[in-house]
Amino acid sequence: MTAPAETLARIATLRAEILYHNRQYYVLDEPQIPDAEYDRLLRELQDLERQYPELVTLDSPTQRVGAEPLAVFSEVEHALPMLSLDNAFDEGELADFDRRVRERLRVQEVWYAAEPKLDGLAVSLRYEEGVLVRGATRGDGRRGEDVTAGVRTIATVPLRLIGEDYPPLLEVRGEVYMPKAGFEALNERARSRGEKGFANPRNAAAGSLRQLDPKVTAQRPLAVFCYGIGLVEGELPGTTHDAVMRRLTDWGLPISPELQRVRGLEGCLRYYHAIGERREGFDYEIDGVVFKVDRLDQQQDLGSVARAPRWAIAYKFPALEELTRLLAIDVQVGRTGALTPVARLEPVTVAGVTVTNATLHNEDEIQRKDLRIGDTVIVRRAGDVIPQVLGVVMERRPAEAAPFRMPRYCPECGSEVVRVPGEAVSRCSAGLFCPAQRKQAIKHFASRRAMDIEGLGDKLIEQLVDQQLVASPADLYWLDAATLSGLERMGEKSARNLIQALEESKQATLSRFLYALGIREVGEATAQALAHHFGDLEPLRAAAVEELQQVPDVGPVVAAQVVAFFRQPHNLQVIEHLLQAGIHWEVTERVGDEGMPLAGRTFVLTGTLSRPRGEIKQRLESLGAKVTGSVSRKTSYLVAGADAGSKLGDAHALRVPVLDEAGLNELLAGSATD
Ligand code: 9MJ
Repeated sequence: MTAPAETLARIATLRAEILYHNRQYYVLDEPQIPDAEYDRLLRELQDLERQYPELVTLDSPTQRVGAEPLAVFSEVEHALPMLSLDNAFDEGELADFDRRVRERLRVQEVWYAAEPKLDGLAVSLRYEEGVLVRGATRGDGRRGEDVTAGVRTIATVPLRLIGEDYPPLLEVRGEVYMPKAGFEALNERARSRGEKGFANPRNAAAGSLRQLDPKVTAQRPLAVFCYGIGLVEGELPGTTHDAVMRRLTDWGLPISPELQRVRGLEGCLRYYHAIGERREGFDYEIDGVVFKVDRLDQQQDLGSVARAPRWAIAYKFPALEELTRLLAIDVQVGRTGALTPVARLEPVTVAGVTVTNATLHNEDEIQRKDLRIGDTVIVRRAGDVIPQVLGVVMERRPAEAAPFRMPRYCPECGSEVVRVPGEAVSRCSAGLFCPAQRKQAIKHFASRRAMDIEGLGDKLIEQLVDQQLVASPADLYWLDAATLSGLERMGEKSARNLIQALEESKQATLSRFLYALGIREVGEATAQALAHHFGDLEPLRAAAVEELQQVPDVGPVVAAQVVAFFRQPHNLQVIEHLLQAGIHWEVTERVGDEGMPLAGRTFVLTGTLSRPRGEIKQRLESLGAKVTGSVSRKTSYLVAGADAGSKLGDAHALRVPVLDEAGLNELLAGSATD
């Protein structure tokens, strides 16, 4: 099917528009249209190309993804070798470089082109008649791997050069890298799937580009900065490195925005320190700066030795990774009770800072990395983030290296540690009691949707806990106005108001109270469901996992947390104190529970019965009833055997229904569930 002229025109327009917006977005960082509109253009082009496959060209913007996976990478011979760089590690070495350059050139002073040194993967991009035909890795400098399908997926790599005056053959060299944010996100996803992730952005970039399946590469946030040219047919696009680089941008090729000409050694040093200051602010990782003799004729005169040009040098920053020994693994308890293992390290200087601790995230992470106490580990410090342990140097593992186990009891308060199946985090189950969690627990308790204690703000809670006036939510109810008004920013009036607010909060509902306790996984909705189902605190406290799971929306995770919470004596004690303080709610009937027909009913047994009282009590409780010792208004039935005494009188006085044993049996028969 031949395409009508208007379709051909539309395809051309779409490609031009998409290319334009690609450049605006990726190269110039100035998007002109919303993403949705861009996607619409791309989809329209894709549809047309599907209709007319013969019109698909290698440089169509639709061709970034979609290539089939490769079995192996084929080898590519570089027309001009891809050189690497000599390194300088201090000012002296940089000064030596500058001196050698000047002596060879017999000049007093040299201008250099300076730019940050990206830590990624070097590639060569070959453009024929402006169309990207091949991408290759450096390999050994002479032969690399053909990664054309992969580089085509990189958004900032133009598939076709823009403008007209590019050379008919142009090989561009550059560094493929992964921006820090993309790297973090990629690793976060890997970790959530239980995978190890990449040790650093460099490995991530290399691992992503060297993927046989370009669809995988396409999903990785890769980018590229061009830093040089290889083989060029036709005229060189400039007489200095700086000018050539600027020409590349005219054709749509991205270069470092930090590229700058600097004068002599002094200019180099200034640049080095300025970039060093800003190192952590770049959204990509750099490991130094590169200085290149700017004039191309001078580069020519200087030539190359072995694998590196004489006209360029990389002045490296202090390394971000060092080796040290893992002395111990301690466990810290966070504000939400999460237990975080922390590596105690033999002090080591990483990029100018002494590192003695590093976070290890969680138990699984330690297992994945197979860290053992006594190991020699690779430590990395980048930016403001807490230092990380990247991995172990296995060859240096001592025989006595000991594996780590998460403690079974909280190191802060000794309560049970719970790790919910399917979750990576272990937590202290104490909640209200654990000092590490105390302030957080009290803030939650007082919050508007919980007990709603007006005037009890975060700052005040912090003061109360710090001054040891309050250790649990229950202690709040024993505060007096005199103590309160002695606190910072508390006048007499606000103290009185707070006492009043505390008083008012005692009139609670069961669901608010449950929510306020801060049981893990029990949010407002779950608290309401539990309150509705159980009607009162006591049956909930006594409920087993199986019963809890009968409550709508309560699954094994929530049920396990509820049971663990009520198993902690500290929690029960705090609850007891809260109730003593006068917190109360209206008890409702237990519902939604076919197995408990007598739920919410209270029985009192008296007189001589034909069976032992204990047996009857057990039977009643198995049906959900409560059995108490004395008759009150709340008693549902008095069961009276022979010779019943004063309780019978009480029942009559309070109009509590009285059952004899036959009546009881009838009731039990009607309620029988077995
Ligand atoms: C990097 N990695 O950023 C060179 N590089 O030049 C820069 N690498 C290089 N230049 C010649 N900016 C060989 C390697």
